[in-house]
Amino acid sequence: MLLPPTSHDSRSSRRFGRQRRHLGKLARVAFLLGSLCVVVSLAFFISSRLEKKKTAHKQLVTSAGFLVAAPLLLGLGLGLGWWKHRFYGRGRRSRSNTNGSRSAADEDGPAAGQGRSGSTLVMALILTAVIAGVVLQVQWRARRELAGTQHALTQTTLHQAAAEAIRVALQRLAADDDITVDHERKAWAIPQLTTNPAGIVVGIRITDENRSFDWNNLAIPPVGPQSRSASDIAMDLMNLGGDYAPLDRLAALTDWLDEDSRGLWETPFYRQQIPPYEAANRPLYTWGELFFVHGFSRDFFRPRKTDNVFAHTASALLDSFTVVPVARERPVRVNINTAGREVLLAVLGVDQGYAVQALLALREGGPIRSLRPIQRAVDPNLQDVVERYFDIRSLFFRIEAEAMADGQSTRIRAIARRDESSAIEIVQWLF
Ligand SMILES: [Ca+2]
Repeated sequence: MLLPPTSHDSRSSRRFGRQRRHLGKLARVAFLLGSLCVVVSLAFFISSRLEKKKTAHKQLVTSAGFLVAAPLLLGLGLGLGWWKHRFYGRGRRSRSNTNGSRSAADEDGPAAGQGRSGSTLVMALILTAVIAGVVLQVQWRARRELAGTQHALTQTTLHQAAAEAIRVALQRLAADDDITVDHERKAWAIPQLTTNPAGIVVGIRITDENRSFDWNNLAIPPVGPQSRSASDIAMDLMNLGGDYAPLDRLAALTDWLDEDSRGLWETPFYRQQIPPYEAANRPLYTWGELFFVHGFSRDFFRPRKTDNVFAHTASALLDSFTVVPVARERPVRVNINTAGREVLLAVLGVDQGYAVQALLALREGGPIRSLRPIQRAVDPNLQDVVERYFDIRSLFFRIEAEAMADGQSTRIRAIARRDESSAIEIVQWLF
């Protein structure tokens, strides 16, 4: 016999319904947040694959964080759904049966339908995320390729601007109206910074290579009993630069440069290195080649911060020496108008300090136009050294051009030779 529903049953039924709806809402929110976590995690993962290494790690960590949160939230949603279906669904079904207003099949039907629609929603969101991720990746890859193309285009433009600047620098050198004397007060010696019509900033600098002593002079044997050899000069210059034990280094470099294969540091020595290589037996082409020679390395020339006076730094040698990449029968001379005190002192010998001091004092008054003042100042036995190693003009110049635009830059360097007739040729390009 069925009894009519009371007011108490009606309130209880409404409360039951509210709790059931809230549970359902919570389950849907958890599902939604879990699905969003999948989407965000996927987006960060794709982004990490496209970014630079520094930022990629952070994005991978963020992606992993969302990936951990996703199953937790999805699990919570499933749990709440199960809770709702297990207790509230059955409770209502039993009440409904009691009240006789609805059948069990009526309640199971919508509950199962909502479960299926929830799963479909999750699948749809994940699918959307995958599609969005793929679209995003394609778009970012296209942007990256475009950026790469623009970068290459800018680099080409900068390269052309820098090469043009080198050409202008060569003209400036050729336009020198007095090539019998070179000094650092000449127009070509002043660095220039210009902006071309395309908005590219170009810096250019010409440096006299004859201000330094050429490592390649070591390949030339001494010519007489009283002459200072290139090796003597290099040894003094290395001492002055802070290298107090240069003997092995200099012997190894001489072996590297001379044509013969007689010596401790020839090809048999370098074949024992890992990887093995051979002695060049010719002039150095670049500074970089020097680091293959026994005793030389980048660390050797790197400035060191220490209070220990014996832990010398040879970084000053970078200014005192140069590499002129040409074969020669006589030394590449040092220009007394541009050379530093150490170079002048090393060429003449460290006991000729007074002569170098006189030369520097004379130079302050203007460029020295003859070797005679220094010939008068030095020991008579060193006359041949003055003639052999000193000059008042320069033959070799290092030209550096740097073009800058859009946050990018390109640098080109060249070594040029200018002869007595003002004819200029590039002897080496350095990119
Ligand atoms: Ca050799």
